[in-house]
Amino acid sequence: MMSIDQRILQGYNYAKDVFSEMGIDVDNAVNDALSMPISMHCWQGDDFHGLESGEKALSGGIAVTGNAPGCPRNATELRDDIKHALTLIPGATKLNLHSNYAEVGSRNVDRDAYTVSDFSNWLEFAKENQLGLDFNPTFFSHATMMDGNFTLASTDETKRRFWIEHGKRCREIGEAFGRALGQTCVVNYWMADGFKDMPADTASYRARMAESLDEIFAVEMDSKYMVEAIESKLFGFGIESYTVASHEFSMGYAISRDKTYCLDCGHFHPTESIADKLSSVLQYVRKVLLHTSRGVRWDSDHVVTLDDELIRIMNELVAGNYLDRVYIAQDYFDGSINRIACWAIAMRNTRKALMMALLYPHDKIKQLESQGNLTERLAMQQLCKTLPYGAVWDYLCLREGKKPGITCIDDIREYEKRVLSAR
Ligand code: RNT
Ligand code: ZN
Repeated sequence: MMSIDQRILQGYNYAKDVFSEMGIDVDNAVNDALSMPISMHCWQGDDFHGLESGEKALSGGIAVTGNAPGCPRNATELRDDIKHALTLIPGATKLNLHSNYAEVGSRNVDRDAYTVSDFSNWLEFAKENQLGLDFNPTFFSHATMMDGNFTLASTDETKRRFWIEHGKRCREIGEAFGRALGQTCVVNYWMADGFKDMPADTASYRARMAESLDEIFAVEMDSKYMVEAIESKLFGFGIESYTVASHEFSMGYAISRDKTYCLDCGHFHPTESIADKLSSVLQYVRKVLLHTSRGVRWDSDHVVTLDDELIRIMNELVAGNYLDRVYIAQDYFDGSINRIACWAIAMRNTRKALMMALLYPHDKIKQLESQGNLTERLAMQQLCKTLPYGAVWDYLCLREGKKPGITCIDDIREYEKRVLSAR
């Protein structure tokens, strides 16, 4: 009987023959698939409770459901879980933090006054685990929002000023992360400002939002260490009728201010495809931030699966030669199943889809298309669905010392028994 490792190597050699017949260099594809950073979000780990003291209820346009056992109760447990997830995830990884994961201890500091020192444990953790950091201001789940979903577009000047200060602090923190780690930190601005019911005035909120953002971004910072992204959204919980930072608003803002535009897979009408937007948006903005997520009927933030949309997104990035113009980050929160498995499954799927795109004979199929040979284009596209990607993936995992195939679930089960169920 062959060992699993031998079997994987045998499969890899077979796959190499198949792909090289199509003109694909498999070793290069594996290297490229591993070196592209994918940013893993901390908030999948604890149902977005965060580490601030006081009210932990999630509010302001998003929600988590589920009550799987072992939800971390503090920063140490959350970091333990992240660390365990990382043992199952191959390739360059960043960690994406939200500002409500600040550890301020007993000090009375609010979000308008956070500094990088409130994240020093995270910074240490990132260094120890060779992770880059990304960052997000938290324009939701806060006492100022109890009487309506408004932050940067608020008509209440005191409130608006509070949130502007928060936005400024987050850039400063992001830049400090970037400098400390020698890696660009992407700071993503998503504001849930909007109305549940039909607005009378759509214009002044948007004008105030743009003004607030301009003020936040007024101080020049080094883009080597920090870049800002603006995330659009169609609607959210309690803001069904009107979202200030809609697609047109956010894309327009990003183009006119030379910012990164963030496309979240769940933030459009279910018949729209993010994949189809990439080559349009990238005509006009320098960089795109992707929030890989999965909407089921609506922006439900389900765990990323290896579905047609994900594969198409990665194909677009590779076919368009856009990998150096995109930041890939994860964004889902499922508390109904093992939270570490969510990370492992989704992070692996995202990198697997990228690997598949790097193994795809784009040039060949583009050539058929340009020759008007649409019959063979379709035949090739269909053939490519069942090429031996799995064999290459298992090899990639083996090379990285990460459990291949379904065996990573054994690990998660063991951790659940030993650590999670004891909480
Ligand atoms: C919400 C947005 C946003 C958040 C994170 C937590 O719909 O997708 O990206 O999920 O900031
Ligand atoms: Zn998002």
